[in-house]
Amino acid sequence: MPKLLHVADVHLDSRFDGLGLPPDLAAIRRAEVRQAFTTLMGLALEERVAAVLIAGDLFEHRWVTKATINAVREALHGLGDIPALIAPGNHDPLVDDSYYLTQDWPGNVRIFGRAPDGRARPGFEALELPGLGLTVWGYGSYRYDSDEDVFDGAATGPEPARGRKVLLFHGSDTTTVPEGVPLFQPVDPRRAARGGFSYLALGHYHRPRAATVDGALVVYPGSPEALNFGEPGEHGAFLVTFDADGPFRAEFRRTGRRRHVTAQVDLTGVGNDDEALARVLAVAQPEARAKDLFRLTLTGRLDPGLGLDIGTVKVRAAEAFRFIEMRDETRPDWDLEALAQGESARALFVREALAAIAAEPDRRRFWERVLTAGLSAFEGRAVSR
Ligand SMILES: [Mn+2]
Repeated sequence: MPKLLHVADVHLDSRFDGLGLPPDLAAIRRAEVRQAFTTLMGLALEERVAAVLIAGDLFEHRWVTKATINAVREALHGLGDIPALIAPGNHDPLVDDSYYLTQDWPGNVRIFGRAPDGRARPGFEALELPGLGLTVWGYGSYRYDSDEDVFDGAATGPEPARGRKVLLFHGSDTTTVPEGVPLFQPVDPRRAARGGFSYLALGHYHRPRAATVDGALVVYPGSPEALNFGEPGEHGAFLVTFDADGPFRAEFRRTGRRRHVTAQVDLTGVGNDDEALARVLAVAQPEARAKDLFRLTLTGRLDPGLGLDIGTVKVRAAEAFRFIEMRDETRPDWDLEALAQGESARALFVREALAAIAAEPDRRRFWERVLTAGLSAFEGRAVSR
């Protein structure tokens, strides 16, 4: 049965901004992203796919190096006579100095939106894959931002001579927009299905997803390597099989090496920092701690009389994880109602602090630290930071 390999959102040479990765780890992650792409091209050869579809954001135009582009061209050249069809996205749009336009690409590569004269020419193009009964309608983005409904024309445009229609496109499925993902070139899969498309090879959403909408297979492969904590779980690409009449079927293939894990750790009831550390370590097995990236929030109520230093817990945990980010949201387990009773200086202080929290709920964390520091001082104890 013929197969296609559907890849998207590789984001080669991403800076991994906003993650707070140390530069050495960011460099390692960039190398792993390059490796993921090479692995996928190897998979295409192994599986003898009929074509490779790359649905945008192959690289980050703002950061990508010539060396990386050369490696990509070589990997695509290595596909031999397997066609590689590329629909540029919003991170690798067809701007004037795009490598898609300024470089020569191997003969098996088709970049949608690049005219034969090497310039960008916006608009859908239909490419028939001979012998497969498929016509791929592709579109190359040429802007970093666009909420333009560019798809409409293809859904209603002239029919290809024969075969089934595949849409290769970088844009937002308007029926399932993930939180925090900017809307880009919206496409309604139901309208695409009505327009005769039986497989929507999309890119833009970074978590893998394959669904059937009104009889059409709608696939986002996601990023082959997770790029941030908004991309938990497994990452890879899809092999899509089809025959003359049957439906398109998507099979996920994992390439992601490191997962991004977000978790909460409740420290309620711990008696010392060894116990707190044990709870943090219990989040994952040692192999996962040495490899994956973790973002933990420490929660729960701590006995303020313990003098437990969360800073020490953080430092010790950092030794046990390749990358860990920890946010302390634990709260001291003071009996504030009792402490606020009476006319002592301490009771007055507690009432003032509680009033401040009520007046400034946004600054609760600050006022709770004030409370802890003040109450510790009333008890003559050192205050941990
Ligand atoms: Mn992307």
